[in-house]
Amino acid sequence: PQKAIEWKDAQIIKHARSGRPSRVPSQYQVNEFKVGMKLEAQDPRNTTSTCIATVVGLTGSRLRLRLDGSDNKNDFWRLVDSSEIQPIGSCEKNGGMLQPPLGFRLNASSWPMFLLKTLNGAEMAPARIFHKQEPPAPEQNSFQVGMKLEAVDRKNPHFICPATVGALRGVEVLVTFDGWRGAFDYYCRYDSRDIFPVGWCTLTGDNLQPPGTKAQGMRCSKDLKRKQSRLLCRKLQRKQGHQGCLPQGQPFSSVESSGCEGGT
Ligand code: MLZ
Repeated sequence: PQKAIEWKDAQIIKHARSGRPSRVPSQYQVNEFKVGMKLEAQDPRNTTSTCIATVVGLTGSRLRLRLDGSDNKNDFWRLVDSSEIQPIGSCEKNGGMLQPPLGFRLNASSWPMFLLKTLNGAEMAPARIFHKQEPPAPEQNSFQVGMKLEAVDRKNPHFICPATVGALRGVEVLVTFDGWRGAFDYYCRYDSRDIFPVGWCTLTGDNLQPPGTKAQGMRCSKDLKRKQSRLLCRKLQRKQGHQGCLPQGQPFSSVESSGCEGGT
């Protein structure tokens, strides 16, 4: 059975890459959207509004979306099977009305005409490329501290980065980004759609960012240099019987003299 599973996984990866989506199970998140297609999306800044969005980019199984009538500073990313996107016409079908995005560039009264114009002749994403539903959430939080994962950097949501579970808090997981010393960490629910198993990016064709370079417990290379220079300084002091710090003109060009001050 072990062999069969490996073969199946290999096939799925192959299909996902070879662009033969019809043969790939839906849970593998085939992305058949194209740049320029229009769809309906929840306004991320005003989630009760359904707006028109245009696909402005594709990355793996995610769509980079821009709300029509808004600026280019508020793009957002959604998984192809997100429940927050739907084909054009869905809102009206359900008795709703399409809303202008928060920060609509024009006068609110021009919204109906804007809507008409934006949809006229537009390429609408066909209903068949939307996924029927999001995958079911696991029943409970089974994460453990130290587990590795791939996660969306919420401060730079176009990035998916290598991360480690740093702590658990009930149904929440602390996502810590490898090599960034906490600057981008966040808590999210264990069933958040911003976190993925290791291998996710390879499977979907998204770009996994390299880990940061900030080592745990070590501030930065400048601090490291200072520490080295302090140690060197102490060694010299011992040797020279406390003749001060590094004498002027010594060949220690890589050592910052400031690191010796105080000698602690
Ligand atoms: N330009 C930014 C990107 C950091 C991304 C970190 N992701 C965990 C920086 O260098 O600060």
